[in-house]
Amino acid sequence: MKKLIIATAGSLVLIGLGYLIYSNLIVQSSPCASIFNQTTVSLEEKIKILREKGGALLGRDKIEKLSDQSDQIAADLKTCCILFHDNKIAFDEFLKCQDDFNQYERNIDRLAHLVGEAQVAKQQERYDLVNLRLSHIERNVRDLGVISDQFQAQMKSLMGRPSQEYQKSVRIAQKSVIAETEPNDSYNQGMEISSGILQGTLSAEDRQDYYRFELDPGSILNLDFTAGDDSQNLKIALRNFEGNDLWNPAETSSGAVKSTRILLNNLSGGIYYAVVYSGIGPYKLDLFIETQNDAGSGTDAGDKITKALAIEPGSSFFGEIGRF
Ligand SMILES: [Ca+2]
Ligand SMILES: [Ca+2]
Repeated sequence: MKKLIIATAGSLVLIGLGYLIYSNLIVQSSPCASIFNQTTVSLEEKIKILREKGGALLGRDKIEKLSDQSDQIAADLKTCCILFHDNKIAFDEFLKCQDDFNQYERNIDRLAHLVGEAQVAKQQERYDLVNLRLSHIERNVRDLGVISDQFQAQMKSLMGRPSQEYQKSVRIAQKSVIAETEPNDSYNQGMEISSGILQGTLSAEDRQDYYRFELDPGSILNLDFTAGDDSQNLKIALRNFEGNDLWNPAETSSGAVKSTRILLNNLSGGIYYAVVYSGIGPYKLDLFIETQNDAGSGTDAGDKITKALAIEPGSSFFGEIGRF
């Protein structure tokens, strides 16, 4: 399926390039290599025309710089394609790469057109017009530089962050199973927890279990609460430091799961509580904290929970709240 999407998207690029007749078989066998070969050939062709038509106008240095730049952007597009093919970036991100590439190509075409116009004006000895065209050419070359820089910065950020697959493996690696520690019957007694699976129980004598954890600004909290098979009417709530409910689903029946995902903005963060406060029987709390600002590390989430309690007075603990 993914190959087909790349092939289809690749075909669109190729249509943009004017390569309407193209072997579908080749595209499907190695889509990224095919896109790379075709975009490289197409850009080289355009640079060659520029060199022949506008070498004198643009100067050799500028032509060589453009040549290097277009090699780079074709290579970046191939990398983007491979990242998508390997499930490391989303389809939207792959499309964005293609849009940027197409924009670059259109600007190269425009540059060739402007160079041609400048040559004509020169032959006609209309020097005012030559100067006007040259200023347009200058601007166009600058635009190409900007597009190329943006593309490279985008690639850098796509390659720098942990891939979806990598995040999954981190998630699995962090799943240690621990048991609750009593007493944990109030905010003050709240058991400190971090990413992982926790097992606890409410009974006739033990009516409440409090858990405490710390979230960094910009992090994402994923919480799954699973009621044991012989549990009854268990209730869980997620509360902020001030004790306000951020999430409070209906009673969880035996064997059922309640899930939430909370995205904190860059100003939120601090101490939060998961509280199991009603019902009876065993349960499982599966907490996974993603550090979305920690691109590249991905493994920091668990460790940071154990850091000393550090809250600035007056800071807000509200975040954007979202559910699956
Ligand atoms: Ca308990
Ligand atoms: Ca308890």
